[in-house]
Amino acid sequence: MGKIKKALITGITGQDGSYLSEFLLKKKYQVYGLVRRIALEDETHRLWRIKHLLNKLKLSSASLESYASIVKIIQKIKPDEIYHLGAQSYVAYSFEDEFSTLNTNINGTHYILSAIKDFSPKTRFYFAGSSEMFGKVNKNRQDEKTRFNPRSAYGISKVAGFELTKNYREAYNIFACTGILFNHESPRRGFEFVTRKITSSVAKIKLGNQKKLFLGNISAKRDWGHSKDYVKAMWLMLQQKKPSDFVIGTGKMHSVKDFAKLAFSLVGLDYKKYVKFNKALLRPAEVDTLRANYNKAKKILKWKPTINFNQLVREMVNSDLKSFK
Ligand code: NAP
Ligand code: F7E
Repeated sequence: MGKIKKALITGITGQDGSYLSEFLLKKKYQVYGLVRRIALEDETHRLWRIKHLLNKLKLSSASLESYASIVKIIQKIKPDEIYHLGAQSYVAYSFEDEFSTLNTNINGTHYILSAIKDFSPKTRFYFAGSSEMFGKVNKNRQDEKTRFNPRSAYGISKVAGFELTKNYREAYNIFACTGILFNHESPRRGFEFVTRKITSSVAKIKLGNQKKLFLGNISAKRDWGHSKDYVKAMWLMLQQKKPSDFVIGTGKMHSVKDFAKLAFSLVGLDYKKYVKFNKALLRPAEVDTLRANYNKAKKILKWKPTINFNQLVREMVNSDLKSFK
């Protein structure tokens, strides 16, 4: 039997962290997670996405804002792979507090890379990049060569993380990759993101517990895939001979309006009767459209999405109906 591989996941309590944990456990990895101290004190609320896995995971508390706390864990575990998913990930919030978004997202990434370089240089590193790095686009589809033009502190923090990852790869020979992932959702998506806001509202409206759904820019278009598909792509990137960056998406684009229309129609309701506009939900700088060209991932990683838009919306609506009943 081969050596048991060790993976460390930051952001293990989040949507992707939970699916990635399941995926790696199935592959017989020993999975370690870095969580905030407060999460260990409030398991019911803060560890809900991984509560079914807790007896299989090894969690340590650390802060992405503290180099010392990260070094200790990396030095001790010397993981084969690190998946750095921990981040302030809500774009709208990054307009309210650019400082914490930039601090957590840029410094957190820098600290981990630096700790790998000095204490565990054989560790392979995955950085959670984002289509928000492309921002305002002037190309129909975005690939690895598309120019970055971020529109938020969040997007800027991810461009900085991308550049740090590239520099540690080039300057220090670290096996470091960025996955430039387009929007991906699931029944475990946070309630503040538009897809989950819609599906949870659809369920509550259907059950008579909510009357209206207030949204901002429903003309915005995104390339929406399923988190379960995307965590596989993260793992594939770290199994290659050479480190590289990859765009991951579905190549299909829908508007927020399309999403709402379908979600309401699945429970027999007409979205026009319930969706209302709230100006306060508009962003100071919007990203209007995003659509992936994932040909490189298809060719090199042999990756492609397996869950389409309709299946995704249906799974989210059904799951919310079940849980709100
Ligand atoms: P998520 O559900 O919001 O999870 C974010 C994770 O980061 C949580 O575990 C959270 O911990 C942790 N975190 C946040 N601030 C932290 C801090 N200051 N210190 C330590 N941990 C902190 O995000 P996700 O959807 O799984 O996304 C995973 C990663 O991919 C993120 O980096 C995100 O920016 C990036 N990304 C996501 C998408 C997408 O569409 N989902 C697309 C592209 C890139 P708590 O539970 O303690 O808050
Ligand atoms: O917004 C519009 C909003 O917050 C999508 C993160 O995972 O994906 C995510 O970022 C669109 C935007 O996701 C509401 O203006 C309209 O155009 O669901 P979202 P996001 O900003 O695309 C990227 C790839 C990431 O990396 C991020 O971490 O929907 N929209 N009305 C609304 N958005 C929200 N949240 N709420 C509304 O009421």
